[in-house]
Amino acid sequence: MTEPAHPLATVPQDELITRADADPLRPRFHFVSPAGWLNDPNGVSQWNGTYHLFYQYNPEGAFHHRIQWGHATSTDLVHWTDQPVALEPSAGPDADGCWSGVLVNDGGTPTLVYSGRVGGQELPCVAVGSADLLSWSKLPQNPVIAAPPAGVDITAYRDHCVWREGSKWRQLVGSGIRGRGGTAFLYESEDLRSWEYVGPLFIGDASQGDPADTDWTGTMWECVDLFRAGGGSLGTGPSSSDAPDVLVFSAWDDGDTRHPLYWTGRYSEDTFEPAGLHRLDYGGRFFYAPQSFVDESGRRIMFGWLQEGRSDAAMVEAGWAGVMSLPRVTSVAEDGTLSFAPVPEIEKLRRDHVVLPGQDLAGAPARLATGVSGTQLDLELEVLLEPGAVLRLGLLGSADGGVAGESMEETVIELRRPAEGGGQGTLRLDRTRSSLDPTVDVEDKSGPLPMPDGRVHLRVLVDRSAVEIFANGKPLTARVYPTLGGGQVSLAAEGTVRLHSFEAWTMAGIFGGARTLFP
Ligand code: DQQ
Repeated sequence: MTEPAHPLATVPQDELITRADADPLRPRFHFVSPAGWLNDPNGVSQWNGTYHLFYQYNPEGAFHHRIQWGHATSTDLVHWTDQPVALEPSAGPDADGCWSGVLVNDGGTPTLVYSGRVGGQELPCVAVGSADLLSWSKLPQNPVIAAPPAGVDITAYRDHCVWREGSKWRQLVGSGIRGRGGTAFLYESEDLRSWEYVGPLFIGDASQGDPADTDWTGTMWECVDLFRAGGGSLGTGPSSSDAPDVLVFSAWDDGDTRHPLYWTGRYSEDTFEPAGLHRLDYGGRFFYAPQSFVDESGRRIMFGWLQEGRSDAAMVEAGWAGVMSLPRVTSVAEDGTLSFAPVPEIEKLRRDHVVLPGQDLAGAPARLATGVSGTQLDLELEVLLEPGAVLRLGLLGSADGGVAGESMEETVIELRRPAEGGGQGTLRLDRTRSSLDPTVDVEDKSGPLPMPDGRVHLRVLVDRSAVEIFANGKPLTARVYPTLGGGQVSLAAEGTVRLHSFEAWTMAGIFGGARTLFP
């Protein structure tokens, strides 16, 4: 039986790829789906040397509906090859969608644990894969957990974190308890098929803080991801480095995808004792539903979904929506929080190296043209801000100049050190002039930035509408939609900023040949 076309499927399927490829705002060195809709990373893993990236996919058009698992593979975390869709809805518990989940190695058998959706409810399902991870069979006994825990009034129930502990499997399912807060329910199993409910691992408190706050924990936790930071396995006692356990979740509230957060603390037996709550990415919803894995070289690598900041109608018209972040190496900073950097493999895309001489930006003209320009760039700066100083790095500036030589469109990264000095400043992304399109999201994004003695290592990856910023390991990710197509990079300072180094590269694209919706 063929599904009736969705009302938003207004762009003919055979036009989606052409439209998507023609969009100047579509990233060229980030992973994007061939066309149509992409959201969460799923089943991120390395299997016999090959990296696997599954993702929430709707090839019918750029809207979230009847979600399948798209699949791409890579040998270098940079270039990706489209593979056949791994999971698609079929009659039964996932008739309305194969929602987010993970991949585990069950004694050599690749196994997916995901949320099957039917009739507005999600329940845990399992599929086993062929040795090459290209074909998947759903278990006939799906769903493997028949219902959420009895007697608990939940807000929602989906997404999975599954790990091996001793001779058993353990699983978390993201959820929320009405009137209390987000939670993750803990289960245990011998065989991934039959699960025993243990209890809530830990329950958040949605009454804490203002729901408008960037660290409000929400009424439901999506995409929970529990791991021991800095290496070591969960549940085997503190690692030698005493690195924290980390519970990552995406705070959700009544259909609203808010932002990714994480608790540091200690997972022991059946509970998680929190020590601190932290924002995972200062871009909030623009780095949503992250999922991580440990690769064969021992690195913890995280992917996230860069949501769109344009209207639903604009997405549908564009023929594509959603960007996968660059893979990020996740480590533990000296203060016990997480620190992020793009995997070094990305550097192989660097071309056309430009170096600016080290200089003091004190008394520099209000703006300093760098001579660097491009819409696909990798920028790396080492700077020192004296107390009270501000550095502004302008990106994607239009060339045609406006008042006082300023670009009419420009996206500005701001580093600020307070007048009293100290080691704590602010990282901000000012998108107020990023686009002449009045319909796109230009909300301010910012967060605290540790800057010992005013020193900041700033790395910026610009890929058309995707911007990923890493300042002293703190990430800020967002989307921008310039209309004038400029790529000017400028520098401006207030107070004294010492520019120790400034390097820039243009970045090559990763997709060569034609892609198809169903490889
Ligand atoms: N997206 C998925 C859910 C998850 C949400 C559905 C997070 O499984 O909770 O596509 O973006």
